[in-house]
Amino acid sequence: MFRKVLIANRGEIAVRIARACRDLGISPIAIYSEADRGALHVRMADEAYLVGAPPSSESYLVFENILKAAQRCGADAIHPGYGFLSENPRFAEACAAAGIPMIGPSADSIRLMGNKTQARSALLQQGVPIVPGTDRALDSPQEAIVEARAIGYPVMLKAAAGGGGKGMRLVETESRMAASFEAAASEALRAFSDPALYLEKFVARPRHVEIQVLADRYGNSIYLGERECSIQRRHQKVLEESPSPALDDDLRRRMGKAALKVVRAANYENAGTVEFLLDEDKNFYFLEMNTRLQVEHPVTEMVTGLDLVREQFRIAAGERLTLRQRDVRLRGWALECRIYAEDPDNKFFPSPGVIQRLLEPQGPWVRVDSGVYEGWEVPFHYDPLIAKLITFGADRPQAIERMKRAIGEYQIDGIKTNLRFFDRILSDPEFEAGRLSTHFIEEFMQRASNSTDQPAEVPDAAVVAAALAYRDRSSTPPSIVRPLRNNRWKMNSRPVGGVSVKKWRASR
Ligand code: MV4
Repeated sequence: MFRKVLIANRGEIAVRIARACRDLGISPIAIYSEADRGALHVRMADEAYLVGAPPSSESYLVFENILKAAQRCGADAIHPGYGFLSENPRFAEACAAAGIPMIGPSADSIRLMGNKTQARSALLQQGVPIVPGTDRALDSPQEAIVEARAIGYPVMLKAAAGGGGKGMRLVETESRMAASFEAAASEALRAFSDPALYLEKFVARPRHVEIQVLADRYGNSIYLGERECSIQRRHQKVLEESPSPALDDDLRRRMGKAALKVVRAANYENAGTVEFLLDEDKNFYFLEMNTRLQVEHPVTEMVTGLDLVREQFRIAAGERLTLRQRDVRLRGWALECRIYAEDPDNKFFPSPGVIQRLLEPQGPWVRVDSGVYEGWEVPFHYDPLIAKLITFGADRPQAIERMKRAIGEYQIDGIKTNLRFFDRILSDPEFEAGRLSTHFIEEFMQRASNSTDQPAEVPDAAVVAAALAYRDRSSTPPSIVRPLRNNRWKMNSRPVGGVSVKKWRASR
């Protein structure tokens, strides 16, 4: 096993990886930018190296600085986490050339899956179901029109070098093709330095269901069930769960086997995720493969009992998979809420700042993967994900109940977060029924704005007056006027600990 691993990331995932290192007796080494000197992931490491200025293009993305840190500390591997350099084949090659392997698949596997048209044609040959479309780049809008006639409208134009929704256009009629083609190509050029586009048949109201896989270098591979990730906002996942309410054992087995065909086609090693679109008739189609550890990996850990980061280290160290497919047992239900430092009342704009107060939920079957602590300033330079809240239950209703409890306990003051937003999702009848699609958030917001309900919170005048007085007398933000839960206005005057505002003032 490795002795020392450099974690080329920050925030909650760097903390998560450091924990797996401790469990395996590996010394975790951090890197940090000037904005992250006091970050939690730095505190949790045995050593930490400054790699540059706050913008990630000047720190967390600079090969040379990261490799220099790895060499200086004598690391024998680099874990890239997710985002940043995790799916950069040139970084994987640079690590290998420096003799410090990047934990993950080979540069060739990353490159194949990063090119959507190449991946599609490789998988078509293996018999993996892919969305009907073209398996090479289109040369012109005219060619797109010819191909789209064969596929049938509506179609989607997608960037060959893309993923995650950039450079993607829905084209409903032939008259729109030329304009959409130019727009998508220029967006792709800007985002990926490659304007190449291809076409797919449009799948209406799909679910996003992804299969977690593990593969060792000896050709053994297993799938670890699925994650339902349909609840997204602007291609950013918000809430994930495992299993998916849409799957049964038969569909799970068929999707799992398709995912393992992808593994073989890519000669894939380490942990990976095969994304599928699942249509309303339960047909599934390969979408893309993520060649990294994913944000939402904990829900799979909860239902399988595995530590995926530990498995990543073992595979990278040349060990064999110890589980066979028949040893994989899925048990219970897990949910994950992504806690973002953003303001749901102001178009979900990022809300960086100092965390004035933090109380994380605890108790039975609750897991918090957090990258922050009370008193720390969330920098504005990075992704606003500050923590993930995961709950487990014997079944879906129990996991939901525990999530409601945990959300109710969570206190984050000083910055805006999307915490309260989850209360409403978790009580939504469509969510409760498991009727999900990639349009869920959009339709949910529509339902909320149509509803004739009273405003959720109308504090009375005395509470407002007390809050204003309180604010003027202390550095504590007027967070106490926010109910602990919606519609629990009687909690308003009670700060944590149950001390009333009046008593608190009297004791000063
Ligand atoms: C699609 C699709 C419908 N039909 N492809 C969005 C992100 C990118 N990874 C693929 N995406 C989609 N591709 C076809 N042929 C609908 C989406 C899509 C989507 C997919 C997964 C999760 C959320 C989504 C939100 C909007 C659109």
